[in-house]
Order: sequence, then structure tokens, then C-alpha cells
Amino acid sequence: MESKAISSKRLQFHDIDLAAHRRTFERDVAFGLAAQQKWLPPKYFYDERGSQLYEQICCLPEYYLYRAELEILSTYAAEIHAEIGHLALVEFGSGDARKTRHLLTAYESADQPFRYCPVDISREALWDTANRLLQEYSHIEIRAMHTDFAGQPEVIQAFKLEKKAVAFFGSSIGNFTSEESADFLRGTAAILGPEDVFLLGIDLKKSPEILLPAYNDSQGITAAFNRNVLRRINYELGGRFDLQGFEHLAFYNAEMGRIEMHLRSRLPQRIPIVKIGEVISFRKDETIHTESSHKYTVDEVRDLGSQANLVLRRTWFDARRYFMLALFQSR
Ligand code: AVI
Repeated sequence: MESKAISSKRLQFHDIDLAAHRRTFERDVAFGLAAQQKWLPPKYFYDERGSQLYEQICCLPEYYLYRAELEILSTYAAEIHAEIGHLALVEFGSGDARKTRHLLTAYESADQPFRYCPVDISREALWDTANRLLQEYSHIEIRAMHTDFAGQPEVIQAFKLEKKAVAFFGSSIGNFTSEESADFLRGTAAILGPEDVFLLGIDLKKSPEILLPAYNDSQGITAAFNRNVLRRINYELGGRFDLQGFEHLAFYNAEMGRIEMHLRSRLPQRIPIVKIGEVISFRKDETIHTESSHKYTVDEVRDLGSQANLVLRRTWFDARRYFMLALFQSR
């Protein structure tokens, strides 16, 4: 694994294998757009613009997920800190760490040094957040890692932590396929020591009347977020997508227990993508499946954990029980 590190007394910043990132993007786009049901992995939403759009989504009145998890973290931060102990906190998909601040504040209140290890696919978000947190918390020491952690939770072993709490907030696990989430949880369980814990924030099943507006907001921010993957293909891979030629579509697939986001071609079109040397044909109304957002019951979360050798130790909910924070330890 290639790694570039920027280091100061309180911040170490690791960039892992960036050339490989770009090659994977080309390969995934070529593979996904050649399939019968065209698809793209949702992780490619998150370039600088995509991360900003996601931050805006989190402020939308319809997007209850963010506020529900924030409510849990702000209400129970001290309790969560007491339960997990003053362990180094590793966070997958840390983004701007807005919600995590509540937990970091509980760490800071202990008046002892603590280590925060954010891991994210968006370099800009990671860099800005790490530097901002250093200003805000005098006891914090940061080891940040810029990498695509999804298929390889074991990358965090590079932090060489003796004991740790690993967090994965935001229901981002819901964006994995069932196979990916099973692998991710198994991989995470495998690197937990006997006193380590895993904190998983996860969106619960609820009425489509609440779910649907969260992915079809009235300001069109989610639509812009969805189309951002085409914009990214244009500027990184020499694509020729006209973003307005694709309509944002989000619906609840009850059988699969998930929201699906697609981009639907408004017309028959042929789109060259220079760097992959292909021209992709679309029929009118043909879609690219860009994201699944799985929703769970509490029992499904427990089962998901136990299939990966994780035991559910504690749960916290928001007042409406829209969202759950689950604390696991390895069996
Ligand atoms: C990051 N992830 C959990 C979000 C979700 O709700 O699935 C991404 C998102 N997609 C559309 N809106 C937000």
C-alpha cells in the first residue's frame, strides 16, 4: 500500500494510493455502464462538490436521517463516552464530522488527551475537518487517512492503535450491497480486540411517506447530488454527459427494503467517455442505478451483526425511533 504522510505534532495525514483510486474509477464506470441494468457505485458521488451537496442534504427539512442521528449523539454523548471509555475513536466516512463533534466534546470534557482517526474518501472534507478540529479541541490528536475504506476496513490497522472505538455513522452502511455490508462488518469484527467496540448509526424502516420526501426534496439538492456523478465522469474521465438529459428518480423498493436512486435518460442518446474509450448508448427512459439506501428493523441490525460475529451490546434511539445507534463488540 502506497502512503504519503503529512505530519505535525498533533496531526498526521495519510494519503493512500491515489493513482489506484483513479484506475478503479475508470474500471467501475466501464463495468457499471456496460451492464444490462446500468449502475454506478454511490461512493463516486463524493468529490468536493458532491461532499458539499451531501452537507446541504443534511440540512434539508425532508432529510430526517441527519437530524435524528444528531439528536441521538447530542442527547447521549456523555453516556456513549462513558460506555465506550476514553478509547481512540476511528471514524469511517467522517465527512465534516459535524455530528461527531458531540462525542468529541464529551472526550474533551474528560480533560485528558484523546486520539481521533477520521477516514474518508473525500480529501478536501478530511483535510478541512482535521484542521478545524485541531483549532476547536485542545486535547485532540488527529491521525487522518484519505482512502476508500469500503472494501477494506482493515486499512485502519495502519493507525496501530492499542484499543479503539470504531464508528460508522450516517447509515452509510445502507449504501452498501448486502454482500458488501456483510463483508464490511466481518472485516471490522476481525480487527476488533476484546475491549474494542463498534458504533453503527443506521436508518430504520418506516413509512414511505416519510422516506420518499427525504430523497425527493423540494429544492432539488438531492437531484443535483445524484447528477454529480455524471459531472464527475465528465471532468475526470472525459465524459460528454449533458446533465439535463437525465432526470433524478428516487423510489422505495419494499421487497428489498431500500430507497433506490436512479438517473433516467430523457431521450435516446449516445455518450462518449474518452478515458475508457467507450460510447455508451441510452434508450429513452433507460436508467442508471446510482444508489441504494437500505433501511432496517432493530432485529435485522442485530442479525446483520451476529452474522458477522458482532454482538449487539447497547442501542440508542431518537425520540421518534427513526434512527438507531448500535454498539457492538466482537464475539
Ligand atoms: C450517505 N448516505 C447514508 C445517504 C443516504 O441517505 O443514503 C446518501 C444520500 N443519498 C441521497 N441523499 C443522501
